[in-house]
Amino acid sequence: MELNDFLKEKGTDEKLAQLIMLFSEQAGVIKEGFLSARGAADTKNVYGETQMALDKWADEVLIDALRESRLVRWIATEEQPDIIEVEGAINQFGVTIDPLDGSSLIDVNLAVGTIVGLYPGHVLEPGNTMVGALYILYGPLTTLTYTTGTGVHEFVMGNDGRFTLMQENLTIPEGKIYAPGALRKDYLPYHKQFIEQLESEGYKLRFSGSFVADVHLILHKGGLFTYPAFAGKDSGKLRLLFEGTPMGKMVSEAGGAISTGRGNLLDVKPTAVSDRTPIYVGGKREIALIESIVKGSGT
Ligand code: P6P
Repeated sequence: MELNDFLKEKGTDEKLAQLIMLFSEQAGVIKEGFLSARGAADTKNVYGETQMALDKWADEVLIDALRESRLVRWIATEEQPDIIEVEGAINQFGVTIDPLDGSSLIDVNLAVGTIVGLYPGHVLEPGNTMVGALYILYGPLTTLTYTTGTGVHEFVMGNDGRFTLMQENLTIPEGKIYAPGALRKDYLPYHKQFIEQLESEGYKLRFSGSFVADVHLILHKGGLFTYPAFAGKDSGKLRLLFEGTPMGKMVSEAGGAISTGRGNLLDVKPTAVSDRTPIYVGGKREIALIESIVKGSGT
């Protein structure tokens, strides 16, 4: 079944369905850039990170499409310093976008992706207010995974650029995989204890450097992804709005959970689009373990 028909069959809000379709239609456009716009641009984003030419390409493609559609009022992206308000918006939706997460891996042909958070209004609200989330993963296959609160569903792009259903009502299984970001030498004591606990239980390490690809793996195989707070960085590295809340919404809807280590990340109210956050995302067992270790550590 094609994405558009599936959205209708699920009784998805029509405006939300139109928005999801709009993102699906950009996948092919963004992929076309992979062959031409590789390598680093001569600019940095607001986080001081070198922007890859493709980051900027994907950002422009998505912002232009959203502006032209007028389907959203607020646009925040990892590549833009400020929130964009769309003139003449016909809906009140807000979107948070990491246009090309893991983009530095394109030149070594690893999977990267577009991450999108869908909000009913302005985006500086907790993730638990979201009306949905989606991500497009550019790997051996190009897939689109979305949720609007009634299950997590995965589609695969055909040669014609259209997405057809691959898996309905995806749920996170139990699995012994962990994807540990940050340097071991910088681990804080509670995090070191957590990682050593997983390793003592035989968890296998899988870490590609692409958050969206690594969380996709955890979503399908079980286990946990973490990019924690670490020495000198109490908020860790990853972005609350562009990585944490969208993928946290997705994994939570699939029966998993996401935490800052101290509590549900989806309860956190952002202070700015540039907020960073420690992230633990995956199976409920692993999330309960880190939260109990943090609680017991008194930090
Ligand atoms: P490190 C990619 O730059 C990213 O934002 C995430 O996709 C990924 O999980 C993380 O950074 C990798 O960070 O410090 O291991 O290079």
